Amino acid sequence: MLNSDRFITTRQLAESLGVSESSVKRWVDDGSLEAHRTSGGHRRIPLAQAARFLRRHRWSTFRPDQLPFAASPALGPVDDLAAEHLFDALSKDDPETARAIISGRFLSGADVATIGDLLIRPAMARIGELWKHDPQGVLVEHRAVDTCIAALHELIPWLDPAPELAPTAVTAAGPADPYMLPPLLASLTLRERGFKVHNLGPLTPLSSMTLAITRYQPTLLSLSVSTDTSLPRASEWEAMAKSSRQAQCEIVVGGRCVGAFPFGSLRIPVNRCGSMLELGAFASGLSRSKDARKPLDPPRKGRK
Ligand code: B12
Repeated sequence: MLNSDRFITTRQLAESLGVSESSVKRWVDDGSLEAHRTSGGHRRIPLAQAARFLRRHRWSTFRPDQLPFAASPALGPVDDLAAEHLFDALSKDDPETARAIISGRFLSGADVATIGDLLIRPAMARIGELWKHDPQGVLVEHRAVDTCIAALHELIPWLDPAPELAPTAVTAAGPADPYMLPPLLASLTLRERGFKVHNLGPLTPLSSMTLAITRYQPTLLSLSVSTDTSLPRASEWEAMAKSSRQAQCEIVVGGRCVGAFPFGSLRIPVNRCGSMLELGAFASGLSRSKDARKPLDPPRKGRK
């Protein structure tokens, strides 16, 4: 039996879009919208498929309150007001509203990079000021990180799956860097750009990053630098440099403390990007240039 929390009926989707049910049935039948059939032959649409469909078409009359989302998404643009609302929700420890703002902006068509750079980053920067005058500040900060992580995880099923021959990426933060949101945002940004991503998360030893390069043969390694105490010594990079050269893996470094990163002293080219949007653009360029290098006609055996 199909779990009713994760599937919706053609009528529910029709009502939320303000269209006829027969239109929704037609989209299912012509393959524009993926659905399953119940044993009685009724079309049931996975909520994740409905979310992808809505995002793709940016439906202006869409009424998300008609759909069984955990928190009804708050549609709208990613702008200063949205960041202000997110800050309010996080500072009041209201995870439902915070998640609705993040998922609503995503359903309205914003990409993860924009949500990271222009919504979560400014809201969290303000949260980070609270401890200076509010004894609850650190408590609020910890809850806010957890809420943003949960909201970002909710978006994962709404992203298009990576194609089978997708390039691979690894995301991480360094050995003394406890910040979870930067590598998570990087992983979703790269997923959205069609990469298969292995997120190693915060506090990752360089030796584990080296192993990940050998194991996953990534095209790109994104390293977040959010503290100036976790910066690598040149000697620690030798093994990582070797494996990244072998795997032809581009290393991209960014983050709040990237200014302190010892680019010059490492014997390996490291790319620097300033934001998730820049990381996304770099990654798209990389997969395009890799595609361009692929032979159009693979050499056949015995061909001269
Ligand atoms: C949450 C938080 C914590 C949490 C982290 C929880 C967790 N597990 O994630 C905890 C409680 C651990 C923590 C601890 C501390 N924190 Co703190 N923390 C924050 C806070 C509020 C939010 C950080 C965050 O997640 N931001 C959201 C992310 C998405 O934003 P971001 O890091 O800027 O990332 C963006 C870009 O940099 C970029 N990016 C990131 N990675 C990458 C990678 C690539 C490749 C690219 C291209 C781009 C990129 O894209 C992201 C999206 O735009 C910040 C405030 C702030 N201004 O950020 C303070 C803040 C960073 N913390 C601060 C302090 C002082 C501390 C502590 C010293 C407190 C203490 N006395 O213990 C410790 C130090 C910890 C350590 N070992 O370094 C200060 C730092 C001040 C300074 N000197 O720089 C800040 C600025 C707060 C403040 N205003 O005082 N903190």
